[in-house]
Amino acid sequence: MHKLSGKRIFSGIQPTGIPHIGNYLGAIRHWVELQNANECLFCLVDMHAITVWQEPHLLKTQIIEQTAVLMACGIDPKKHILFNQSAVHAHARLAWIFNCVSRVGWMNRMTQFKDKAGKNREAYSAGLYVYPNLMAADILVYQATYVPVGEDQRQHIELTNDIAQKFNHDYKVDFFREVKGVIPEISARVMNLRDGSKKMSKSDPSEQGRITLLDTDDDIALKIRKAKSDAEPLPFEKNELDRRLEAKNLISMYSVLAQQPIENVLKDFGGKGFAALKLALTDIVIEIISPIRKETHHLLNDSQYILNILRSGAEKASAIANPIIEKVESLVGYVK
Ligand code: AQP
Repeated sequence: MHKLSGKRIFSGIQPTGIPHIGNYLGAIRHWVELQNANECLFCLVDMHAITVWQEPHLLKTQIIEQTAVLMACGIDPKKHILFNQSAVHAHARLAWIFNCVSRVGWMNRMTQFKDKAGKNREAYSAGLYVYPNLMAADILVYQATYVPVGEDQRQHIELTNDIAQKFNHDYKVDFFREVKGVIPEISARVMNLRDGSKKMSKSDPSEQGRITLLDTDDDIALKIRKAKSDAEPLPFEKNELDRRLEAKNLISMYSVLAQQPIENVLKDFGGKGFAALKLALTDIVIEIISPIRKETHHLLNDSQYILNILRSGAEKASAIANPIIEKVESLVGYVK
C-alpha cells in the first residue's frame, strides 16, 4: 500500500469520538506513510458522523480533538489537506446528485447498513441508509483515484464505481474514472478488548473495550490487564486462534506493533498464560501512544490554531472540488 506514488488519495474518518488503536493500526499509520509520495486529502467526515445521533457540543469538541490527534500522529496539514467535510459544500451537492443516480436496490444490498441497523432498520435515519452515496461523492468530488479503506469498505468502493459508471452512462460522458480501494497488505482489524467478536469502535458505549490515542499509560495498562482472556495457555499453532477470539486479538495486535509474524509471536508466548503477553503488549502500546497523547494535548492548548488549520484545509479542498462540482451540475442541467 505504501508503494503508491503520484496519486490523489482521499481518506476519511468519522469524528464520533477519540480515535483508538484500531483506527491507528488499521488506517492512520498508513495515511502518514502515504503522505511521502502522494497528494493526500484527510477528511473528518462530520456529515457521515451525524447519520447517527451526535450531541452538538460534543461533535464540535470531537472535530477539534480528532484534528489534533491526526496531526500528533504525523498528518502534515502544511503539505497535505486536512479539513472537515461539512465545510466543503461540494460534498453535499454531489451527494444529492448521486442520491438520484444510485438505486434503492443498490442501497438494499449494502451490508454495513444491515449490520448497523440490524432488525430495527425502520428506526434508523435515512442518512445512514444513503451513507454510501455520500461516500462516493467524497471520493469523486476530488476525482481521487485511490482510497485507503478497511476490508469492510470494499462494497462501498464497488458501489462508488457503479455510481460513477451509471452517471457517465446516463449523462453520456466519460467524466468519472474508476476508483481503487487500497486495502493494507497487513490488515489490522482490532477487536473490542472485552468481546473478541466485536470490532473496537469509537462510539461503543463502554470505554473498557477500546484503547484511545489519548489514554494515559495507567489507563492502557489497566485496560490490557482487564482485557478478556480464557483459561487455557496460549497456543503454539496459528489456526488454534480461530476458536479463541480474545487471544487472537491480543496476539494480532502484538504482532502488528512488534512487526513480527504471528508464528514468531506464538513461538515466544505459546504455552504461557496471558499475563506475559499482556505485559509485553502494554509496553509496546504505551510506546506508541504516549508521544501521540502528549503532542495532542500540546496542540489542544491552542484550539484557535486547530480551527485555522481546518479552515485553510477546507479552502484548499474547495479549490479542487468546486470546478468539478460546477461541471457536474452543468452536465445535469442546473441553471446558474
Ligand atoms: N477496529 C478497527 N480495526 C482496524 N481499523 C479500524 N478502523 C475503524 N475501526 C477499526 C478504520 O479506521 C478508519 C476510520 O474509521 P471511521 O471513523 O470512518 O469509521 P468506523 O470504521 O466506523 O470506525 P469506528 O471507530 O468503529 O467508529 P464508529 O464507532 O463511529 O463507527 C477506517 O479506515 C476504518 O477501516
